[in-house]
Amino acid sequence: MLGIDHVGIAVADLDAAIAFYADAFGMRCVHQETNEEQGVREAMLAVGDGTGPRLQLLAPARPDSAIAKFLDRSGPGLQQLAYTVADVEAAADALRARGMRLLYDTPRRGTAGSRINFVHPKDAGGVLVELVEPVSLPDESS
Ligand code: MC0
Repeated sequence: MLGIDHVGIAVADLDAAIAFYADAFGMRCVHQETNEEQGVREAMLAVGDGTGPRLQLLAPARPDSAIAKFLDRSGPGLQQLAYTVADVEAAADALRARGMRLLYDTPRRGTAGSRINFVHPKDAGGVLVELVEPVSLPDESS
């Protein structure tokens, strides 16, 4: 684990949530995309000077998506905690070796072309843990 990449919050309405976080907390939306495979519309918000972990707003893009199911069951709120890793396959293998269930056999596409996998929340203290291998690591992009 290299650090916290982002914290993900499930919301019903992405545009309304972006406006709320801007008005209430002064957060700036720095990236938006739709991830068809995950069934989400997402926005990344910079916190403070934008050098630290981001806040990710996740809205359902279709009714059978993981976010739609989460909203139905739990309502809006914290959905995931994502860690930056250098190598998502190596990190997943290490966690599997410690007995945790990874949701995917091979990494999938995450925000901005990152490679991602998840640890099942029942194996991680009730928290959906995401592993994120960015396209370029923060110290390589400056
Ligand atoms: C479900 N549970 C959670 C949870 N989701 N606990 C904590 N945090 C969550 N987010 C709990 C339920 O309350 C239930 O507990 C138990 O897990 C149900 O487990 P299940 O039946 O195996 O699973 P489902 O059908 O509820 O699905 C949960 C699961 C799913 C995590 C497997 O949401 C999933 O595949 N997530 C990974 C993909 C994802 O989240 N995509 C959206 C973000 P009880 O005690 O009632 O049994 S996309 C994203 O994040 C990308 C764009 C990115 O950042 O790059």
